Amino acid sequence: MVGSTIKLKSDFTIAVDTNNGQVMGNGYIFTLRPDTTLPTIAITSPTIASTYTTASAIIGLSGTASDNVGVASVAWSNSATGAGGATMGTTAWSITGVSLVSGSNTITVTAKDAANNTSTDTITVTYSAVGNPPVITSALSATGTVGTALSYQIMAANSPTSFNAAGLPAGLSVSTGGLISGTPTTIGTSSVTISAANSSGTGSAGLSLSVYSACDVNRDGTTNVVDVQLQVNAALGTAACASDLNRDGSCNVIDVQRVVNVGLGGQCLLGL
Ligand SMILES: [Ca+2]
Ligand SMILES: [Ca+2]
Ligand SMILES: [Ca+2]
Repeated sequence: MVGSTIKLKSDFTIAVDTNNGQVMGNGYIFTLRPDTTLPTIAITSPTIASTYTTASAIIGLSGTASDNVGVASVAWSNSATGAGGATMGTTAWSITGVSLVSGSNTITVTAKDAANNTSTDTITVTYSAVGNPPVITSALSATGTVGTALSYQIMAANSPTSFNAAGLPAGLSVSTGGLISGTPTTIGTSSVTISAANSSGTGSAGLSLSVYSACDVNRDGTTNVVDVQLQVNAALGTAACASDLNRDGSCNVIDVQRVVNVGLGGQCLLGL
């Protein structure tokens, strides 16, 4: 009967047998062919692909549906949250405000026709919140001495995966693990940009790195009589030995002589 037209006379009465769906009229029995054709449905936005990754905790979907007779309803559900409901529209449907959980969310949309035939389409949406770039947490000043090995570990919050340092003074280098090391060779203060990176970005900070002469015992930037006095005190044992210049294991008259020489305009000699 589908596709056919039957004209009924005025005295023709029909009744539907609700048990079997047959239509009876004036001794005739008509068997209606049930609609066995499934509807179709497709998610078209945010993508026609079966997977999608987003940094947003809420997503909207839209798509199309069709049926040989008519789409009766379109519903959606998110298996990860249990949420679901009817879409707005049917043949052109949409959903807004679908909440996502971190990780995988399988969202199913189901089109149904009047004969309760259904078809589904699914999309697996992976929600991954954007993380934070590293934040430098290590001290932003450091000191060193010419001729003496120095090490400084760059540290940062938010799980850094690599480090770098720009503007290091001569004699120092940085590893990808963030260890600045080496033996400084020149006096002065350097403005070093230290940085740490992860997949979300890079965090950086300025490190003030001051390198002093080994003969500048009090580290005030010049070597003068004050340093001589401090070196004498160390040789006399009345102060801690901070600068064993000739590296013979003790502060003694040799170290005093070297500081005196610098005070007189000479070089700060190191080692035996
Ligand atoms: Ca159908
Ligand atoms: Ca000094
Ligand atoms: Ca010494």
